[in-house]
Amino acid sequence: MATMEKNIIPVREGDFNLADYEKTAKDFKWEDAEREFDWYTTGKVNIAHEAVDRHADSYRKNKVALYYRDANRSEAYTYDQMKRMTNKAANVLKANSTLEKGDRLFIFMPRSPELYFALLGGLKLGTIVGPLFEAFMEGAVYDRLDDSEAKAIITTPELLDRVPADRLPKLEKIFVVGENVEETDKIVDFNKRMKEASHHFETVWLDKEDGSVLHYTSGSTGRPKGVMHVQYAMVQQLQTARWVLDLKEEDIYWCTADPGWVTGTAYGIFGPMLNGATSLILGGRFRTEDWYQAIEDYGVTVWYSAPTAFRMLMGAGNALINEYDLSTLRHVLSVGEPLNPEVVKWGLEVFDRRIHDTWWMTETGGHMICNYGSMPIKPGSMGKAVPGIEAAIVDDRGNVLPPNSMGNLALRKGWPAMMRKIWNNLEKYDSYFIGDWYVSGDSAYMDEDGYFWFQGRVDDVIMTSGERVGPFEVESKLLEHPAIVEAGVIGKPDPVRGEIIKAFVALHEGYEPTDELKEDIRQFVKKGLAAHAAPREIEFKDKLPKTRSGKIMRRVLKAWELDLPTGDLSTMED
Ligand code: 6R9
Repeated sequence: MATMEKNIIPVREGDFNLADYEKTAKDFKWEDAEREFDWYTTGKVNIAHEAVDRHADSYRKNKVALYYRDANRSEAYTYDQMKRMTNKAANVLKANSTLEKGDRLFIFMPRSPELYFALLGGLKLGTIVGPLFEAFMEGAVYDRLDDSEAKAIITTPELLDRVPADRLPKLEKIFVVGENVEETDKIVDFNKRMKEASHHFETVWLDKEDGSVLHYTSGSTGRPKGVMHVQYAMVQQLQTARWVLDLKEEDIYWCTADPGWVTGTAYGIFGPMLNGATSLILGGRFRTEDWYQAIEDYGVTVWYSAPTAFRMLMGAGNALINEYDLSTLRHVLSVGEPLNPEVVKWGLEVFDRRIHDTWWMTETGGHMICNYGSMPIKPGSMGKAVPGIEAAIVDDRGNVLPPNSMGNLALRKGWPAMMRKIWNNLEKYDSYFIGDWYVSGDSAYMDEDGYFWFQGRVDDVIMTSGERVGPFEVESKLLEHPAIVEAGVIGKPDPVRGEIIKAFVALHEGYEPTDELKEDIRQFVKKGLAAHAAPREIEFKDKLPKTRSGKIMRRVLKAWELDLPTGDLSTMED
């Protein structure tokens, strides 16, 4: 397989405090990160206490924890105010239901300050919170609440119709965040009760291994699975937010992810708040102008987003960027899908910043393989295992493979943020492990410097005429073609070659979907990557199927191609 461009982008002076990093990372053990938490001395565990109250009761009392902005609202909450609002939310939940420690509480609403009060309030009450994307339709909501036997849900009047309460006998209460909500046996007016509630609350103390967040995620087959995280994940979230996000006291941090996705909780809430940082939350839909304006208005310094978003910004053109002052940006990161070298190049050009790729999964609960400020970046590589994490490429029997061999990306089990169970599905949980290795389902290789190179989901890897081709490398090359804005590549069964490579591409405005263009694209990949990696078939599409977190859904492309059922589409964007 042809290799990626390996133009190394060196560490930039001022990007990162290398000395600090090396001091803490040397001989690092996760237990070292425990000392900062109150529970280290009190023995009383609750992640929401550590994220909010610990700072509210310190010199950070009047520091802004959260800026919130959407088309109608623009607000700021200090750590002290967050403490009061989350206490009120915990009181509202407690007074109006039988919710208690370990019960499942779902949160199904667009981003707003209330979402964050409710989520953290639910944690203070000891419940396990399950955040859901607002885009979910009734079937997707039903599956998740039914599987986890949820006792309560928090939603908005607009989404209420999608909560099939009559089919969910365990669902006791629906808290509705709106104006003048009509209350019934089941329905509680959240805002009204918030106004009346006391801002004092006795936090429910838990065990380190008690549940915190339940994220449902879709596999390639079957129903969505409930990945359960525990309180102890905070140890990794605190430490990686410091190393990887490079958070410092004076930073303004913006994570663009919705809490319905693990990035939106682990690094949209916990990572920054456990560090007492200031976060920006932008509600509403993506608009290029709004995003750049937010960076300028709030002086964002650390920005965590995803390749799809970066590509959308790229697509909007560079001229626009000159209209905004983005000079505060200091550290930029990406997660969720392969970060194409093309995007890294763009970041250097337009922001004069390196974009740091990070690899992890819902199941891992925290960063695993990353580029941090103190290391040279190889564009196209996800980076190296973070301190405290042992990553390797293993074969299907769990044998570690030498550098530059393609295989299963695996992690030695036992890191703090690792999922502790799949709800109701022990068998599924067990299937992730081969001996001591957690096997991710991604294929990759590691080079001689310890950098990991993503190749695809294991089931996406293409075998064509005996050559293994990672769809990501082909997609990356396709994206370098001036006509292409999005690309998805699959293996299509072929009697002669086993599989052939088929590419689905969306074009930039102004390009015509002609046969000449197809041939030009084919030649482009052939010359730029390898002859056997050039797609034999190319199909033009207006846009490609993607998840809400921006992943191209190759299995949907494949299902279309082969006329098969598409399976669970609940995580698909619009
Ligand atoms: C955090 C998150 C996990 C899957 C993972 C992989 C893909 C994530 C990536 C990446 C290439 C990266 N993925 N980060 N692929 N480069 N930097 O995304 O969790 O939604 O569970 O997805 O996403 O395939 O296995 P989740």
